[in-house]
Amino acid sequence: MMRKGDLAVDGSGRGERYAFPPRSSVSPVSFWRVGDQEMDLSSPRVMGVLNLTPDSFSDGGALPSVEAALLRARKMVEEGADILDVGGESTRPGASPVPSEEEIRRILPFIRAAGASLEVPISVDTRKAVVAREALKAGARIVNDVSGLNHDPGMARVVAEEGGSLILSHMRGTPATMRELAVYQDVLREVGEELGRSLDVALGRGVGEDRIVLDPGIGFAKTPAQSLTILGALEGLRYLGRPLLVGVSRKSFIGEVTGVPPAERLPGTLAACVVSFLQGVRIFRVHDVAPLVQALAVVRAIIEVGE
Ligand code: HH2
Repeated sequence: MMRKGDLAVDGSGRGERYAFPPRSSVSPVSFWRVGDQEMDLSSPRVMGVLNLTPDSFSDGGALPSVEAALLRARKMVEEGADILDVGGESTRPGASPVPSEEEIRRILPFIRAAGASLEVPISVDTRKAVVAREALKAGARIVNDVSGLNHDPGMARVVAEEGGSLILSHMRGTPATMRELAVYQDVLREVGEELGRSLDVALGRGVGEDRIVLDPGIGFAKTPAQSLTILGALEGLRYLGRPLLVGVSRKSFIGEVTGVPPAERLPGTLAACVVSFLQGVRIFRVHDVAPLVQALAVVRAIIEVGE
């Protein structure tokens, strides 16, 4: 019989299909090493999205200059962002690759300016080692590799050498091919196994374990139904022993449920973040910082008053 706290990992709500390690072996990880700081994860952390791309799926072209990006970044920090995630290449399904020189040209001036003037760590959303190295040298502290180290074999070494922290997402293939690769017998188990392999590669190449965060990669090589299954069973990934991050903001699974376009998906984004928080996720990558900060504050207040 299921008890409170047991894992309903198949997302059906009908009970356990496979035995993950028991709750006692779930990692008690309470911080993430970023730069020379320990980011306390006893509270949830919000990562604001800054896409310096012309073609991102929900906000492409919104930040055409360094000044516009800095203004947006400052507003996000005022609203409570703990990290800013800067990207110069869209990874939406079907997106065309961007040459590394162009990616660097899009993000580096912002990273230099933001690193000098903002008090929160900058993360660089890239799959390329050469871009990661330039970004880390320019002041970024975190590399957010949505390919989970599968795109560029040099990535982990660069992160280790430059003392960066690392977000590893689950993905298969490339943005151009990932839709066809969304075929799983058992999506949560396979995502867990493949993320575990990415983690092993990172550790084997010298990235400190306390610098690594894992992300199931919502929407990356997953159908909307598979994304929903994972979001209903996130506790089943905690056995990997690292803090979890999710990026659900405005994604297509919300459109699939509600029929609304990306610009109208904030309520669905907040719902998915809250459900994830209640399952132990501690870092949330979102476009809309203030609404999530408020939602999480209310959830935490409700939990604390009941304790
Ligand atoms: N999703 C996107 C980009 N980067 N990084 C992590 N760690 N997790 C995610 O789920 C994730 C991510 C896609 O969203 P967005 O940046 O809004 O769009 P685009 O890839 O079109 O720029």
